[in-house]
Amino acid sequence: MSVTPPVVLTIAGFDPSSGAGITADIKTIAAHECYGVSCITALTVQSTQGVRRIQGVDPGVVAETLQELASDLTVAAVHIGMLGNGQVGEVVANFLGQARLPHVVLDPVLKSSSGADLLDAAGTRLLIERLIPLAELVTPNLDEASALTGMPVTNLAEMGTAAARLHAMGASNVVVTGGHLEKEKAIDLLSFTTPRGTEQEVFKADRQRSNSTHGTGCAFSTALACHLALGRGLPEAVLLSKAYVSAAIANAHPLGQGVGPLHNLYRMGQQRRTSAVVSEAEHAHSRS
Ligand code: PXL
Repeated sequence: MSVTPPVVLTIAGFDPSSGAGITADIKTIAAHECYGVSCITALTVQSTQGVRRIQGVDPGVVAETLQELASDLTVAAVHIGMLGNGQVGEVVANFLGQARLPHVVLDPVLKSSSGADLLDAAGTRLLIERLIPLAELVTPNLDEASALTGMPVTNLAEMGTAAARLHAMGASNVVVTGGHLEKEKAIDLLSFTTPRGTEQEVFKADRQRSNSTHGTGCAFSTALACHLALGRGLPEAVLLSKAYVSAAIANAHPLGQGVGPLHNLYRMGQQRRTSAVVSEAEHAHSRS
């Protein structure tokens, strides 16, 4: 019999088009050969064409769901995505503070790519005051890094400064994702704590011209949680998660009339990988 997979818990919103949110996260977790369990924080009405409506889940249901899962399963890593509002955020913070689960990856989701608010003002305060200090890794994009730190984040130097501010705000490790920063390259900056102090490492991948990018942030942060669950270190987890997202974009099918989903399960149609065989799209990725 094969080895029992690590359990990865995703706490996130529901996107019925499965580009982002819980259902996409479960696909990403399966693609990394982990076992996904989930807690829905909010329902959204949306398609590839944008978010129309948000309905938060009863915070009591969120609290009970998290307790139920944590009392039954050994969770190897946690991914936090859309929280919706401050009440749900508070329940999640209380749970994490008490359960002390390993490898908490916090994607500080504030807005959808179409511009809809996915977290209210109380939720944003809670993110800053309670969740950032509880997480092992925080993964803001440029806009989120700017909103959380109150400074402009429009180039690599500012990404570094924003990461330093996030450390000062209690974040142990930070990846600022700069997918939109340069025309040709998708640049991410990892700022991590080592026994020697804080180190920063820049990751670059060729930027793809694609309309299938809905859920990129969810896929990246969930893949990171999986790699940490599998025992990998942060720089390797970032490298592999970036390669996974690039390949999931490269292998996406045109779906819907708006911004289409990634192909989170692209590996399913491919030959089983061995450590020596890396798919071409993943190979195209370079580290600097
Ligand atoms: O990509 C951010 C995001 C996260 N979670 C849910 C979403 C979105 C964007 O639309 O719907 C549920």
